[in-house]
Order: sequence, then structure tokens, then C-alpha cells
Amino acid sequence: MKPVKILVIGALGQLGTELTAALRKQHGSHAVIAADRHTQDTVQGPYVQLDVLNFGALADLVRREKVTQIYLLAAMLSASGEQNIHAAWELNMQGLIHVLKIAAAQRLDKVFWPSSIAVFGPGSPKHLCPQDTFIQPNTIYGISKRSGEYWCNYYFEKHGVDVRSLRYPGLISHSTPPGGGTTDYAVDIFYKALDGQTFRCFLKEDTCLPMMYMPDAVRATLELMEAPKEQVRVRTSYNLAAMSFSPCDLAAAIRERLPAFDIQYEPDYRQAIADSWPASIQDASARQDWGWKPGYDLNAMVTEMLQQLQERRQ
Ligand code: AKB
Repeated sequence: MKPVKILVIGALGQLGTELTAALRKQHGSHAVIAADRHTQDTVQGPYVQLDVLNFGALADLVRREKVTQIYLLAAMLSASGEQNIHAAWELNMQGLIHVLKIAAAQRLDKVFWPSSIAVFGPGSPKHLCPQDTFIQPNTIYGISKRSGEYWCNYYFEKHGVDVRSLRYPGLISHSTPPGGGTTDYAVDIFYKALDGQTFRCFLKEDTCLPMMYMPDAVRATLELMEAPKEQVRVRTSYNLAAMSFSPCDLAAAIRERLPAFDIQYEPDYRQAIADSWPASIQDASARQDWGWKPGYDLNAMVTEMLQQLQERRQ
């Protein structure tokens, strides 16, 4: 058996930072190459500056380093994507196609690629949205994620690439800020609350969206990637759920711990994006196929977020 060698593309992003650390804990630092398009000097361990759109550089790196698994996390999220539709399409689709081509040609063991609840559109069920349902996204990000799911399934069926994927809800982390997403308010709110400032929320108070605390997202990813191949029955992407809340629910949970916290609602163009997504997700396939079970609800997440951010400030 070949030794495991993992390449994480987009390793400096919100999910990439934490997933790289978790993979290094699991496989050893030397077995995980972090890659991103920026130069950096903060990440410990092997790091390569790489643009996933440069096919030749990516193919050479994979061959040279004898990479066996790729986690492709580089993407433009929903809100930024709506403002840069062609660049978002290029990065989100071409990046994936490059990785799938290389995975097939160089016979990689596994590929991970994140999809999103953004694959669902205004016609999808609003509550407990099922795995297989009417899916017609109306953002470029959502269209790229839905198309990417089909590309993954195609490469699995036609080329035998063991590509696995999750439809992440909005991710909330205390370690790395997100960028360009519609669910990002649920991270920014904590910084304003701890600074004692009014938080100006770009969504309406009752806009309920599916969310997940980062430790759950990292664990779900590792569990899916560790699952025996035959148990991974969904080869487009798995629905994944943990909690659903609106800005007003989150504000109330923060106010229970910081009574002076103040929030104002000033919805902008991101409201239409949020309105097109389901309020909650049904993840029965993930639970049945590889035993998914979330660990954090709204209260547990808020307690830990405030605690971690406060500790970092001391
Ligand atoms: C976004 O808001 O664009 C992302 C997502 C739900 O995929 N967090």
C-alpha cells in the first residue's frame, strides 16, 4: 500500500485551516501538504504556493510529491460569487475539473470536494429539505456547486475516482474568519458582541438558515473520508445538518450571556440569496450510510464561541 500523502488546496481558508490541522493530527505533519494561492509564514509544516487554475503546476506537484488524496477547498462563496460571476464559475468549476482529471490520470486513492446547501433553490422544500428533491439553484455559487456534484458523480461512475462530498451548511468558527458567504453574519456577530458594539445584520431577523459549528464540520469530513468505500452511496454530495437558527435566535442566545448586546437589521442583496435557501436540512442518508451525528446545537456553539474568543483576547 502507498503511504498516505494528502494535498489540501485552499488550506488558508476558513475550512482549510482547521481541516489541515486535523489531518496533520491524524496522519502526521509530513503527510499533509497545505497549498493556497498566497504566500504565508504562519502555517507550520509543508506548504506550497499554488493556483488550482494552473493545471500543469498542480499535476506536477501531485506527481512529484506522490500525493494519494486531494481535499479541494478553494472556492468563491455565494455573496462574492454573485458579484464576480465569471471568476466564481472559473474557480469553482475549473478548479474541480482539474482535480478530477488529475485524480483519474494519476490514480489517486480519494478526493474530497465540498458542496453546499446553496445547491437548493427557491423551489426546494423550505423545511427539512431532503437529499433528493427539486433542485434549481439561482446563484452562480449554487449552480457551480450543483454542477460540481454531477461532475463528481460522473468521474466516480466513468473513471472510478473515489470522490466524496458534503453539502455544508453555514460554518461557524472561532479560529479563522470566513469570507464572502451569506451565512458569514453568524461569525461576525460574535466579534461585535465582544467589542460591545452594535451589530448591523445584513439579513432580516427571522431568516432561518442551516448552520454548523466548525468542529462538527471537520469531524463529518474526516468520518466521511474514513468510511469504507461501499458505504458511501451518495456520489453527488451528502446533505449534512446540525442546527438551524435566524439572526434573532442567535442574538437572543448571545444576549443571554452578554445582556448589553445590541443588533440592528439592515438587509442588503444577501437577503435574496438567503431567501432562496432552505431553513433546515434533512440528513438521513449521511446518518444511515456512515453514521453521521452532530455534536453541537445553538447553545453549545454560542457558549464555546464566546469562551474561545474571550480567551484569545486575554
Ligand atoms: C455561503 O454562505 O456562501 C456559504 C455556504 C452556505 O456555502 N457559507
